[in-house]
Amino acid sequence: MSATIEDIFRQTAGARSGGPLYMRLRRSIEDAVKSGLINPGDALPSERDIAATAEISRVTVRKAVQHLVADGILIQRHGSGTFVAATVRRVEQSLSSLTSFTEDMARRGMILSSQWLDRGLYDPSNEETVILGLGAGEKVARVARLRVADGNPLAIERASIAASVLPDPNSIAHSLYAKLDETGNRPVRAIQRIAALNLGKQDADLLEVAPGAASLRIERTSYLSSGRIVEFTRSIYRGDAYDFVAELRLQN
Ligand code: 16G
Repeated sequence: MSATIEDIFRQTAGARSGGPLYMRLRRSIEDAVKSGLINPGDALPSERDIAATAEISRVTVRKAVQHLVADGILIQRHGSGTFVAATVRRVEQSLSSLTSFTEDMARRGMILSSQWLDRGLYDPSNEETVILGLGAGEKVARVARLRVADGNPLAIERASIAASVLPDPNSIAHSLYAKLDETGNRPVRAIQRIAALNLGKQDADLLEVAPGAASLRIERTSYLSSGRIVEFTRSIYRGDAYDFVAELRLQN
């Protein structure tokens, strides 16, 4: 009969050598993940159950789990427990065409879903007023989503659009660009700025990675053919999921 995760916990406690107990438990859990005994998405038994099976204190279990979360091997979801982190398929994203997230995922045959973080009309910040060239008293539509592909959260996107262009942000079904297209306001050109960012706890929790994990902060400013800025979006993309690819040519 093959070993179970409980057997692994028992053996961890039984072994009398190999460094501090929490380190041994950490190694055992890591080995159980690597060998496929527990798989991405599987729930880890509760801290209490692990402590009872391994006959060690809950403090020791907590310490081992905290290290594995920091390593990105486990993730903790508030209220539902600790899970083996999902390994995401890296995707290559071209930097030469102006596509939407929905189109990019559809092209790869990935199943897309979005979790709304915010959408509504607001009084604009000074930055939004200047960038979007808003008139006096004009509101801004804010659209913030967690973008999920094949069940894995890949990016957090926070878009600002003039209310005169997007008067009802609640009318977006799936795609912002499809909505803008309906009124002839789909952007035709964009400037994108990409920088490195270590994730804070809140964004890391949303993206289901460890706090401090590497990510890409992307700002997209998109233009209509008239030259007017139609969209200003700040996004945070998971660093372990994306390769941005640009083609370079010799200038002559
Ligand atoms: C892309 C854009 C984002 C745009 C979104 C529209 C980047 C970094 N960002 O994700 O600026 O708002 O597509 O996607 O590429 P949608 O039409 O699926 O809502």
